[in-house]
Amino acid sequence: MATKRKNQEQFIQNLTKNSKNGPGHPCRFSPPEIASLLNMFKHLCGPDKKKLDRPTFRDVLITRFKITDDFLMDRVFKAFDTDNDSYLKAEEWVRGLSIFLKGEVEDLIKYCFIVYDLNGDGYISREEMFHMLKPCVVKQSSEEDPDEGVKELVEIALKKFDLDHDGRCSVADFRGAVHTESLLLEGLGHCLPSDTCKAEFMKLIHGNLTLDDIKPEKK
Ligand SMILES: [Ca+2]
Ligand SMILES: [Ca+2]
Repeated sequence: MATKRKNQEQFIQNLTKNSKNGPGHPCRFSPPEIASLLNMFKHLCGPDKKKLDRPTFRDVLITRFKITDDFLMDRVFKAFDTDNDSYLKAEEWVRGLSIFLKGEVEDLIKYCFIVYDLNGDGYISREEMFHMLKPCVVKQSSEEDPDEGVKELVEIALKKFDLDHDGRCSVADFRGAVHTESLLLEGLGHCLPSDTCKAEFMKLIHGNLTLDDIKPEKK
């Protein structure tokens, strides 16, 4: 038990050390907040497991953060899963939630860009915009080609995002666009929690949790 506690202390120390200004996903939680998040993590993983699987994480996204779109949930999972092993380890859970709950503008810009850059090549292309904006266009009459509406939307989005006019959106373009118009941050899809969800989750972190508090209710 004593070793376990020591391990956790070490883990928290490593996570907070230089982390605020570090590259990638910084950790902006205090040590007690991290301890609480680790508690949650253990409950969510269940006995004998050290990693969080995708279905459990998706349950958390739906019940706690009201992010419900299938495709975007998988993209959020991928953004959290920085080592790309299809599971979330404790560190990925804490760092990801740090962006969700305490992310500063630059953290959020980098995170959303990762969510939207589907093939990870550093640009959001027309095709990628098409894929993400398609669900926004409701099919109307059967005569019209439904893709036409989406294509129009892509061109509108590209006008907003593609500041250097090379036909795709780089991180710099994305950053510039969001700084001009903050609503563009989630302009290609809902992938961040609302302020209400954030406040509720912070209450969970600051309260002392029981398993029932955080296990997403099974239907
Ligand atoms: Ca992982
Ligand atoms: Ca891309």
